[in-house]
Order: sequence, then structure tokens, then C-alpha cells
Amino acid sequence: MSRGGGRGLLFTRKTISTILLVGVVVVLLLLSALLSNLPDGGTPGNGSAEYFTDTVTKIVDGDTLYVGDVKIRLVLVDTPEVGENGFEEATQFAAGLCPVGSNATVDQDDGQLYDRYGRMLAVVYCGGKNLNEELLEEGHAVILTQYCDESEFGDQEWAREYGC
Ligand SMILES: [Ca+2]
Ligand SMILES: [Ca+2]
Repeated sequence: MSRGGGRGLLFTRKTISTILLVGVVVVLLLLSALLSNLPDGGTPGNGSAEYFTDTVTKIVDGDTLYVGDVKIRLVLVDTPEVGENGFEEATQFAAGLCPVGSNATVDQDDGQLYDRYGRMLAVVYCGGKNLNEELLEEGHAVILTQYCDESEFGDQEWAREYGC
């Protein structure tokens, strides 16, 4: 009788620890899935496009900057050129959101990797904010609708909101 009771108890303990182990594994899998999706809209490891975080080393103008030694052209947006109205404001806005020396995350456009000048086309995140989107939202940039279909980001909410 005591033998049977002992077996019953052992089985129960094994079952409980198995359930706990499975539960822990499931939670870990869910967490890693969640973390791999950050920041919003990121597509790490997708195709040959790059996805990396590095230091902002130079702000060229509102839509062009260096992250590490990579020259980035913010995709789907266009800010004024030197001498044009709004050039200073757009450049200073970009420098304010992504100051030189701070960290930026670069999500290269899987649909169009580089522009014709060899600049990497990407969305840049600084302090958790999408610089491309913020430039549009603050009126410093216009959207380049001719690239909406080609771009990885053309169907994202922020791009659609401004004309894609
Ligand atoms: Ca421009
Ligand atoms: Ca990408």
C-alpha cells in the first residue's frame, strides 16, 4: 500500500516538473520571438539586407547621415538640399533626434538596398524613434511615392499615412 502510494507521488512530481519545464521553454521562446521583432518594423536577418546598431558619426543633411562608416540615405523621404528653404531646420532636427555619438539602429531596405550613389537605403531608429517617420511627421520631409511599391517599408503604417 505504501509502495503504491509512493509510486503515485513520484509520478505526480515528475508530471509537475515536466509541465513546469515545458512552461519555462514556451515562455522563453515567446520572449525571444518578441525581442527579435524590436524595434518596430525591424527585419533582422531578412535576405541580404543589413540590420545593425552603431554610433552616429556624421549628419550630412536631413535625410543623409553616417552610422559607423556607412553612409545612409533615409528611404522614402526627401528633405531640402543646401540653399533650399527648410534645409537648416531638417538637418538640425535629424541631429537632434540622432546626435553624433549616440546609437542608431539601421534597417536596410530589403526592396532596394542602395541608391545610385552607393548610399545604403534604410530606416534609422534613434532612441526608439523612426527618424524617417519623425521627419515626415514634423513637416521636414516629403514622401517619395515613386518608391512605395519597391520599398520594404512602403506598406508600413507611417509610409501609408504620408502617401504610400
Ligand atoms: Ca534631400
Ligand atoms: Ca530590412
